[in-house]
Amino acid sequence: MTLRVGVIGTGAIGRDHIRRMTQVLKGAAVVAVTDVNAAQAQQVANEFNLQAAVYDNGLDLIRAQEVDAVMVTSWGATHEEFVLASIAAGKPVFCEKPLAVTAEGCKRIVEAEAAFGKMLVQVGYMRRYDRGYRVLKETIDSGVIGHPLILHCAHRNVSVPDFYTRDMSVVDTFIHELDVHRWLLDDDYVSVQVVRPRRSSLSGEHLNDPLLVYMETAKGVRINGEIFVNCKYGYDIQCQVVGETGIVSLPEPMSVTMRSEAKLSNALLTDWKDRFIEAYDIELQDWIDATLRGEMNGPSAWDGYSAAVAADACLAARDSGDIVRIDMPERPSFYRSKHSESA
Ligand code: NAD
Ligand code: NAI
Ligand code: ISE
Repeated sequence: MTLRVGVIGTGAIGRDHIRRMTQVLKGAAVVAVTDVNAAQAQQVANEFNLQAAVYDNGLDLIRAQEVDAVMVTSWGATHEEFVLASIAAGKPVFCEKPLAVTAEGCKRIVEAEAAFGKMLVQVGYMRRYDRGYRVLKETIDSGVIGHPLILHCAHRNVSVPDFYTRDMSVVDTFIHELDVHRWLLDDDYVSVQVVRPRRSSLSGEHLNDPLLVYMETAKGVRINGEIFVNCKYGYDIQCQVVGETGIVSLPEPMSVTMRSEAKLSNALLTDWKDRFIEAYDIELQDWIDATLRGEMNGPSAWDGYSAAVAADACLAARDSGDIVRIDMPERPSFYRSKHSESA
């Protein structure tokens, strides 16, 4: 059986997901595409030789007869509308992060999905499928370092485009950490404080870059996070968990050690597409396989909502300078099934 997928948004990640569904993965065919930039949608369809209709807009694509499942890879602010329309059409939908740009928007999605009565939404939090994060989680869960006490992390991008707004360092970038740490520690957040160090002169003046994010979890773990989206030197994702009897760190991506010109060096990656290439492949193959079985296996709309509640609190903390409480609503029974937390 083949899952017939319609893709909304053929930019950087939409194009890359089309590439993997067409050239790397099994079980899916891209049968429809759309983008507000219609010429680009047509160009991507041509590039991958797709037998696909190019639709004028996302809503028509979602309603199209030939589309079994929807992939939303357009700009974050458009996600809510397309995910709600997919639920209304009863179609499974893979939505790139963030699920919506506010917690209110995510809540509307969670309510619509619960009212529909079946889980249809998976959010693109691919780090849960990354081998490094998986080994980190297995090690913590084994108890070998005792209870986790402190988590140090950093999310560093070489640079960001001009359209990148001040809020995006939280809702578009650190949102990955907000999701993956809940999963890694099997915990939820209770408070956050955001501190602004000296601004890098190499960052846009409208940005607060870098930022330090201090969080506390319900189990009392303290998280010390750095967001630095114009770090210039590489794409660098760090995570280290300090436990009662030991410390575990996220493995570095594989890289040849070189001795040359009186230097010992390892090259760093610069692009998120390369850093998590294997995780995206595993994530989407899992989504295709589960969807064909009529299941939903990965990060759920509830996970998307939880990350967004924390993100809203981070923004309030950044602007006020205060320690802001994070009040996570209790998980409804609908999201407690075995498929809501499994990835
Ligand atoms: P992009 O700007 O390259 O692509 C977005 C595309 O969406 C553009 O082509 C744009 O024209 C199109 N678009 C915007 N509004 C649309 C609409 N209403 N209908 C149809 N198309 C529309 O951005 P990107 O880097 O590909 O990011 C897209 C999404 O993927 C974002 O939500 C981003 O957060 C997410 N993303 C996730 C990861 C990850 O690591 N999981 C990495 C990159 C991007
Ligand atoms: P992008 O800007 O390259 O692509 C977005 C595309 O969406 C553009 O082509 C744009 O024209 C199109 N678009 C915007 N509004 C649209 C609409 N209403 N209908 C149809 N198309 C529309 O952005 P990028 O980097 O591909 O990011 C897209 C999404 O993917 C974002 O939500 C981003 O957060 C997420 N993303 C996730 C990553 C991950 O690691 N999981 C990595 C990069 C992006
Ligand atoms: C982008 O959308 C991603 O998701 C990348 O993983 C992240 O590093 C980057 O900051 C985001 O803009």
